[in-house]
Amino acid sequence: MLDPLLRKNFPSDFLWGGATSSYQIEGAWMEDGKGPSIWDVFCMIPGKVANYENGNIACDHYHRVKEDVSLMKSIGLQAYRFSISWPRIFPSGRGSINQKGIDFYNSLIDELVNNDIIPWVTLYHWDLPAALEFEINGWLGEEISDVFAEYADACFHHFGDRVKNWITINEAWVVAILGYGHGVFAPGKKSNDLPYQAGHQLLKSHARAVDVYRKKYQSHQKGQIGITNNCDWREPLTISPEDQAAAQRALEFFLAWFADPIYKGDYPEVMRQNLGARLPEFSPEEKKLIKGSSDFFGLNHYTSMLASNATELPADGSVYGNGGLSEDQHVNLSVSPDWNMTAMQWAIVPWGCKKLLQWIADRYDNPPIYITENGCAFDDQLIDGQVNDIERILFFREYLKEISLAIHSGVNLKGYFIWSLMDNFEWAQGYGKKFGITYVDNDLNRIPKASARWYKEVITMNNEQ
Ligand code: GBH
Repeated sequence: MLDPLLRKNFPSDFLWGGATSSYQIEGAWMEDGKGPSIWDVFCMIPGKVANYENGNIACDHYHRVKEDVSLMKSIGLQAYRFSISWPRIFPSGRGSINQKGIDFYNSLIDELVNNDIIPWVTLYHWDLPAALEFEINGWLGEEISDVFAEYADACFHHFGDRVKNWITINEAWVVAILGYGHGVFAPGKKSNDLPYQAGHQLLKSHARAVDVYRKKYQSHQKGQIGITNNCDWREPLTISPEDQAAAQRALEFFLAWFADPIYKGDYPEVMRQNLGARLPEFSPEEKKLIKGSSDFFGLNHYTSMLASNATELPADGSVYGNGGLSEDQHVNLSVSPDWNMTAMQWAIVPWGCKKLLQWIADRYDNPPIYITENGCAFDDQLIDGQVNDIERILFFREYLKEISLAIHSGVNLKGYFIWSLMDNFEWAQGYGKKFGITYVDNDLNRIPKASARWYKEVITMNNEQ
């Protein structure tokens, strides 16, 4: 079953991991002093989440730390990426610390370290304390970067003796576009302008947290810190110069929006041209703080689309599809009829991953990259106690093949995290969409799928000396 290409085909120090996030797996939404997050509230609004589902119990990971770490161990994970629930640490977003929240993450981190699994910690994976949404307008408020820096400081202080890999923010694009543009994720705002304002505060907040880490902690804790951005690949629909430029523009509006300020010091020129005053500006001090504020390039990648030049805006003012506010980009997006789809209706295009990695290496001077998420949802069936998820194995096999080719051609890719360790709360889609390599049944039993056994084999084969 194991493809020879995946045998000893990765550098010997390549890091193999699995990922989750707090709201998607923890549950215990009102326990031990935790405050409500914007996702707790969002889920209560009828129509926002499939079947009115929510993360109140989720996978009940909060009460199953030992079981879940031994699951990771049995799969052979070298690293585990999880996120901290901000309202567990600061129930009102700021002010006094909730010791029970600290205790919970201490027990998780200790359990990981005792099992030789390297913790990779994301500070923000979308569960903003609801208090901050009410009081300071969430990611639109000027105060948010101060408050985020304080929260980050508390995390470095309490966990940094054992946590050496930090990710400030997960997918600023999703927060900005889905939370403030399309309004399908919390806090559910629909606007053409707010995404750029939220994106601006997200970048400033990221940079402030990194500044705290570098000034107060990095020299003695000796860890690394960065941000994780998501990007789907954009392939030109035709070889015409117009479509090639459209694909490039789409990538700049998607990934360079957040990566250019960090690697080059400001937003991409094309965004400034197309958006004018709708795109906020950084002060010279802010530019200085943001430039160079990532020790590594965190990338979440799932799918690809075709891009073509859009000459006319749709008469009804609607957007073309994923890709953010496409009308700002003058890009049309589509998928090829030849591409297979996952249960999310995301196209399976392994070579898109390789092209994206190469694009990042070229544009940002070959930075160390970690793929902090890659994965797929399928309609898995539990039959006789087993889940034989062949499609997921094929997905990972093809993506990893392309990833290994990228490494061989010089891309500085240092690690890979599967999304996800286990089936979980898939945001607006609820529990119906399953991304796990572990099946979670109605009684919350964990059942490793065939893909978990396959992944274990990949990890083992590539680490044999
Ligand atoms: C990640 O985001 C999240 O970090 C994670 O929490 C989540 O569970 C996981 O993905 C799975 O959804 O509709 O064809 O135009 C994923 C970011 C952005 C990737 C939008 C796919 C849409 C493709 N996604 N993109 S399409």
